[in-house]
Amino acid sequence: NTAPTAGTAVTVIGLGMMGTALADAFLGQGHPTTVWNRSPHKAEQLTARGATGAATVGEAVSDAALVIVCLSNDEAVHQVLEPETENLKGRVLVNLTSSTPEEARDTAAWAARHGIEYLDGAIMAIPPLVGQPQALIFYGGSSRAYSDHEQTLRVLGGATTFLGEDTGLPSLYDVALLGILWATVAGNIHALALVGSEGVTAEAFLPYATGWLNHVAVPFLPRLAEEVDQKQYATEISTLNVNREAIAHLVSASHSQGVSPELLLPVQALIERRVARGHGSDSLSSLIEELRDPAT
Ligand code: FVH
Repeated sequence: NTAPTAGTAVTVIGLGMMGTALADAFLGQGHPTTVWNRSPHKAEQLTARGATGAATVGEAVSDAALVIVCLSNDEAVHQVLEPETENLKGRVLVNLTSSTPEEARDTAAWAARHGIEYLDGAIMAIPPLVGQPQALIFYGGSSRAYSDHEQTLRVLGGATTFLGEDTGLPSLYDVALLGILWATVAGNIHALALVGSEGVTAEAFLPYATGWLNHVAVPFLPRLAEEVDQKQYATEISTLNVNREAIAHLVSASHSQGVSPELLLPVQALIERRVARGHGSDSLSSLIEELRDPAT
């Protein structure tokens, strides 16, 4: 039930690395694309490819069915769009700027006050992946706007996903997934420092690192999800007591290999706290209770 996209005119506000990739994807699929950027020179490459360069934000949004904004942060979005509420009235605004859930909900309320149909989005891809089938983009907000423009939005990423009318959810999923990214990178960097202390190259270790994630960490996630959702932390596999010993061993091995254990210490502290509170027989998943209730 999505509207045909061939003629959907889009405007992209913000031509940083990501905004340029977004505009480029629309142009590549034949959408009439208008662009605006605070520093006008960033529009040159796109206008050479057929985009219409606008001199002002008002001009950029005046003919668009769909206005995409992708700037550095929430503050910039409001600086740029606040003066344009009259021009944006009745249009669909899609905000792909990274924000917090609270900022996204505040922007949605601001849009509603001004009669602007609003979708908040979170791009889980780097610029070169924009437009590719695997590019994941979360959306939340007006379901009518999403169903009207789903096909056009799919130009930006094949794995486009609508999370419902709550505009805070895309940002929430975004930051949650980024946490996984950084924790994974941190674990890998620590591992590379350890094996590197004996001259093992990152390349030589790579198959074991990826194999470990695919065959151990990833299959563990469904079990973790079940335990967390049911708040049932009994385990027949690996208790916090066992993991307490294991991480102490890893920290000690790091010291003796001349590698800083600093990336692991917060996890070790969390395990120690949970065990000290009498939960040593629980599964690792029970650490979530320490995060949910950090003050007690
Ligand atoms: N690049 C990436 O890998 C990530 C992937 C996931 C999501 N993000 C988010 O996308 C937003 C934009 O990121 P970006 O990579 O395009 O960032 P920059 O290349 O630094 O471009 C920033 C643009 O914002 C404009 N801008 C900043 N402040 C203002 C302002 N006060 N008024 C008007 N425009 C402003 C800036 O303009 P200029 O400096 O070129 O004049 C750029 O167009 C971001 O939320 C990421 O988290 C990207």
